Amino acid sequence: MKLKVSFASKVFITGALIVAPIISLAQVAADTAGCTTAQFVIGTANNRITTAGMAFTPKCLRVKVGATVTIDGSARHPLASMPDIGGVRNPFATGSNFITPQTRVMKTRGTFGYFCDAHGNINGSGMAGVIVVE
Ligand SMILES: [Cu+2]
Repeated sequence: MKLKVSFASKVFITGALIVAPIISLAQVAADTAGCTTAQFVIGTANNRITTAGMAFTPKCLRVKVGATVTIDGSARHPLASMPDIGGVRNPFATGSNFITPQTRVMKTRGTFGYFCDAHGNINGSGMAGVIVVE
């Protein structure tokens, strides 16, 4: 006897396989601003994260150790950092709520979250972003 699996079931099963890891990733990734693997932009040696409307662009950035990153903090979008992860110091942590663009050399591997103090949250919702240094 041949087992028949309907098209709808196949779509449901495939969808569940794709969606479930994304949901679990979002749940454990408060510090990563909800960035999924596919959303990450691969950076260069020098990177600039700008504010466009109520969002940082690119929101999800992946760079190599030694890359330079500038985030456009401003009076309209005060830049604040998320807590350190795994004891690795967030390069944007010192004196948070920057109202001028901040440039850092990313010297250590890690995941470094940041957010706009006016339109985002420390938990990564709203106007927030993350830099993964690898
Ligand atoms: Cu803002």
